[in-house]
Amino acid sequence: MSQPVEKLVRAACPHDCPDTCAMEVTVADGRAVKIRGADDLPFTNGALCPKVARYLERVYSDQRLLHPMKRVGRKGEGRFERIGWDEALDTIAAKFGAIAADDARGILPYSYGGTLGFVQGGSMDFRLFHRLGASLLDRTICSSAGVAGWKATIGAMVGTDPEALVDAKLILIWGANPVVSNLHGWRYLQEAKRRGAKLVCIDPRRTQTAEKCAEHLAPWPGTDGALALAMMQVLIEDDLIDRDYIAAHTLGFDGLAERVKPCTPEWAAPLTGLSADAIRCLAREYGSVKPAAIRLNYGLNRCGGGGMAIRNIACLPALTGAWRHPAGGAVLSTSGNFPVDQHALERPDLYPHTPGRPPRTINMTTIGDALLTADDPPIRAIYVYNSNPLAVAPDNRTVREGFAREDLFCVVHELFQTDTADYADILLPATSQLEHRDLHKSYGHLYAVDNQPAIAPLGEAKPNSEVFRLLAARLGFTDPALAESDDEIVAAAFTRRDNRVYGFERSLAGQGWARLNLPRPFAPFAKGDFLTPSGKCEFFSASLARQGHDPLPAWVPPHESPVSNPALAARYPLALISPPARNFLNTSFANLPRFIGEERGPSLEIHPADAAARGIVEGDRLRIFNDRGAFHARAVPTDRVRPGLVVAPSVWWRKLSGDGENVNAVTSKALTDMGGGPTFYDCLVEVAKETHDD
Ligand SMILES: Nc1nc2c(c(=O)[nH]1)N[C@H]1C(S)=C(S)[C@@H](COP(=O)(O)OP(=O)(O)OC[C@H]3O[C@@H](n4cnc5c(=O)[nH]c(N)nc54)[C@H](O)[C@@H]3O)O[C@H]1N2
Ligand SMILES: Nc1nc2c(c(=O)[nH]1)N[C@H]1C(S)=C(S)[C@@H](COP(=O)(O)OP(=O)(O)OC[C@H]3O[C@@H](n4cnc5c(=O)[nH]c(N)nc54)[C@H](O)[C@@H]3O)O[C@H]1N2
Ligand SMILES: [Mo]
Repeated sequence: MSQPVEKLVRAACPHDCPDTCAMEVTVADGRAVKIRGADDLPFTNGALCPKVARYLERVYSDQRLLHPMKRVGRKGEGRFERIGWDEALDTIAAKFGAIAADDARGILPYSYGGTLGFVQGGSMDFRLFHRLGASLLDRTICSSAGVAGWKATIGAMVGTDPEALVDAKLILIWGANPVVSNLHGWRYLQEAKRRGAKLVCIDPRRTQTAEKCAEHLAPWPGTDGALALAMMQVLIEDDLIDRDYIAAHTLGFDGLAERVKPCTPEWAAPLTGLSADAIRCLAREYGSVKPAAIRLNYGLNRCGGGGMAIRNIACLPALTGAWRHPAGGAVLSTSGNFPVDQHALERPDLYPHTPGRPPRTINMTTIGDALLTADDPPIRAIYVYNSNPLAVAPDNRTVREGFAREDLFCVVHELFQTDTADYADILLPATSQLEHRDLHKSYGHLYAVDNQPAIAPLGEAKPNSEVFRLLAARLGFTDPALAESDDEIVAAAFTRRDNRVYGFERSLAGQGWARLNLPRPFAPFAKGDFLTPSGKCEFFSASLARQGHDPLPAWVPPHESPVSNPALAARYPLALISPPARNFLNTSFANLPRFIGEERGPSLEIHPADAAARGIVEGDRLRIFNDRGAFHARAVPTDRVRPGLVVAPSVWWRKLSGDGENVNAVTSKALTDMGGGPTFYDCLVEVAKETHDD
């Protein structure tokens, strides 16, 4: 017998995570037999997270969709019959063609973070829907509030190099849980700790990250903006600020100083639930220890004031001059360092400009409302890929009603039969990352990572890009941009003339990854050069003023809290947050037996005092409810949460949750102050022990 022929293929983890790992896939006789983190990319460092280390279970899961299907049952029932690709594509093209003949804005693409690759999530899809003249989608569901607040202050999604954090002496881990959602970034924070840094975690819940920090501050959800204002008040009053840096590189200091004068720690204490002493100590420590860094993540941008909270925090390192040191400053995302050629990838110029029909944009967060109420024109067709809105969008009763519309033509392109797939008229099988070509930037480090196909598509699965090319041809579009190959898309992704990608292509082709050609050490704002219109860190933002926002840092309270809405809090006294479960990635992996087993069913952390007051003990089945809806979970009494806070690790598939509901039955569709983002963690509920089946 001959030995199987083995080959090693370089790949990239496609998931929506800051770490964007480089992977090595071992393929024997056409089958992927092993997957591991690449040793040579420093950030990946030879290791994968517990989910992606088991990626082959996802690729070869017996739940994979392997051929196109059409609906035979009612919407949402999930009954389908196998059809061929020709029938599937002809049906879609005929529908889209008919709608476009009338008004193409009746067609809506819907996608988010299934893969973050340029090829499968940010090119051919945009080109086709642009060419059609379809409605545009505002992709708000994760980070748009934080991005808006950060950009208004700093100018672009650029900050401290996460690898440089090893040399910081104080690190505030703020609204982030790196042990769970940025595992490779956590390694650098631990290294800083070994070298003597103090780690402080600011999170309403005592997470696995908080446990490993020297200090944990637990503010109420949605109150970080007040905490940051009070820190600024102390820094200015105690003269812990860098006056030279402020004079040279910031805009609007006098207005800021005036604004924060009344925002003392005593003012912030009742809002945040922290003691004035703790706030004052934190500010003094932040102002004295150098270099001091802030590792933000998007956990704190999911509340009513999420944009302003990020903006207030982004002001801190300019006040103290912490940006002077490569290990100082702050980082929310590194994605703005990559010179992505958005125009070449997405080709907005293909959009046909028809008089009287301006492009229309739909906010993905409120997709239910859009499906139910948009007119001029109504949404007649939706094409979902890289996303699972029936499970991940807030207030999902309306989302379900919208997708249940009999007159809505719904296409879902998926690897699995998700909650959303159950509503499809045509359900298409998608390839996994091992079966297609792609290229990735990162939002948590400075490396681009290449992905070569390792194995042939399973069954009749096709990559997103391929399906959009086939549809373009069927719709009669002859633009060369709609026929480009995946390799051509990869070649167009970065602006070649930009010297940040100098030597890039050779490196990508050779080792499968490349670091941006940025100086080492990289201290982006040591000498100012902010990416704002003024080139300064904008304490005062004229662009925010023009959009009708407060131009200065301000306190924007959550929509739902005892302070903002006492009447609501009287009926629903518990604040609920639903951050990622360790073994899931949003709803990805949440259908695979291993990971469901690890998480042991939907659970709710509740303080023992709140549990006792409701007669709840460990393991009880709980009903969690408010005016929007209800879901069920197992009681986990724990002092990881303070009295008044409950935590539902997420995001579970609705149909795998026992009662057909998940946490988004109770979350709100109210939007953030900036960026039109969701407010998942701004949600009041009540909890009751389930007495019998209801
Ligand atoms: N294992 C795993 N990793 C993931 C994901 C996943 O689902 N699972 N999701 C990926 C995605 S899409 C994203 S966007 C990121 C998300 O990762 P992060 O941006 O880190 O966001 P979360 O984990 O939602 O929240 C981080 C922490 O913020 C806390 N938090 C909640 N509300 C507040 C608040 O108001 N103030 C403060 N200070 N803290 C608050 C939560 O308790 C949580 O511990 O992670 C990515 N990585
Ligand atoms: N309550 C609550 N809700 C939340 C959050 C929360 O913390 N709490 N987090 C929010 C956040 S941060 C985010 S980013 C969103 C995430 O929401 P989504 O971006 O919708 O993320 P997933 O649930 O992982 O769904 C992605 C889907 O894409 C599919 N997919 C993967 N690769 C491909 C591909 O190549 N082609 C196609 N066609 N499909 C593919 C996967 O199988 C998966 O079903 O959820 C949000 N919802
Ligand atoms: Mo996200």
